[in-house]
Amino acid sequence: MEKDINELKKIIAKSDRITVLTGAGISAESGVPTFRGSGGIWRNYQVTDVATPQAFARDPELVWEFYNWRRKLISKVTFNPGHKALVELEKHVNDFTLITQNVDGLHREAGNRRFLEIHGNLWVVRCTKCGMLTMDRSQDMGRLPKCTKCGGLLRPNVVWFGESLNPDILGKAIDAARNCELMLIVGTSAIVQPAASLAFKAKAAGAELAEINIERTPQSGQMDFVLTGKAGEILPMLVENYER
Ligand code: BV8
Ligand code: ZN
Repeated sequence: MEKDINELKKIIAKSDRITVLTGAGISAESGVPTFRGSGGIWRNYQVTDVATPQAFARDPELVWEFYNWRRKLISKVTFNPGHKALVELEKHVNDFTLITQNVDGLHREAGNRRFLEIHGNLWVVRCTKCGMLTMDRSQDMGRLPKCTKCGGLLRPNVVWFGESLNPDILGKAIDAARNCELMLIVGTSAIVQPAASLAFKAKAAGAELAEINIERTPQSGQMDFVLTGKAGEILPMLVENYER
């Protein structure tokens, strides 16, 4: 069932508890390739074949080539009006949580404070031996970066396919889904689990759901609002002239 932007603006204006779930689509207009589009392929590897613990165990240099490629690419881009609109929204809403599947760090860079990076962050590296976490913005971490503390091999601190999400972060995301009046689902193909199930948790708890995407997704039929278009265009319209 689709309603229009003005109707959704009114609901946003009277909602005290809003949760937003974003995916790669919100960073597309910044120039970050999505996983579904051509971005899903890197040097004819499927991302789902490279972003796995098995791939890292088998060929850590290849996996680091992939992440260095993404570091180089993402270090050249910045947040877009879609990210900025969510910073604006956070200022107005008492109980706001931004859940992102993205590891590019652009929500943090745009200025959001209450965010959950459920798949981790590309700019943080973790030692596979001692577990030390380090924020490192290098465009190229080198072929096989080593821990300065113990010499162990470093890995990106992201959640790979087949790996569990951090239970604390996932728990907070589930709470934010269950306790909101409205969930905006922005720029995600709703394929990856358990992220995609958060929309249903919100709906089951009585929230209204609004999908913002350039195309329909497998979840469109469950939405109260389906706004078809670019996140960088629709989100600013939803928050401009915000008034309670
Ligand atoms: C887990 C970090 C299990 C890495 C990511 C079968 C086999 C094996 C596993 C599974 C399986 N079936 C299900 C699974 C589980 C698996 C999964 O869901 N697989 C998928 C592929 C089916 N999930 C996992 O493995 C998760 N872990 O389940 O653990 C477990 C359980 C118990 C005990 C042990 C283990 C972990 C999933 C996390 C994977 N890591 N990222 C990295 O990024 O380097 S996920 C990766 O995909 C990114 O984070 C990305 O964000 C995410 C999802 O993609 P989207 O964000 O939706 O992006 P996508 O490109 O798909 O879509 C973009 C959308 O934007 C499109 O709809 C497009 O139309 C739209 N769009 C484009 N431009 C715009 C736009 N919208 C608006 N405006 C625009 N301008
Ligand atoms: Zn170490």
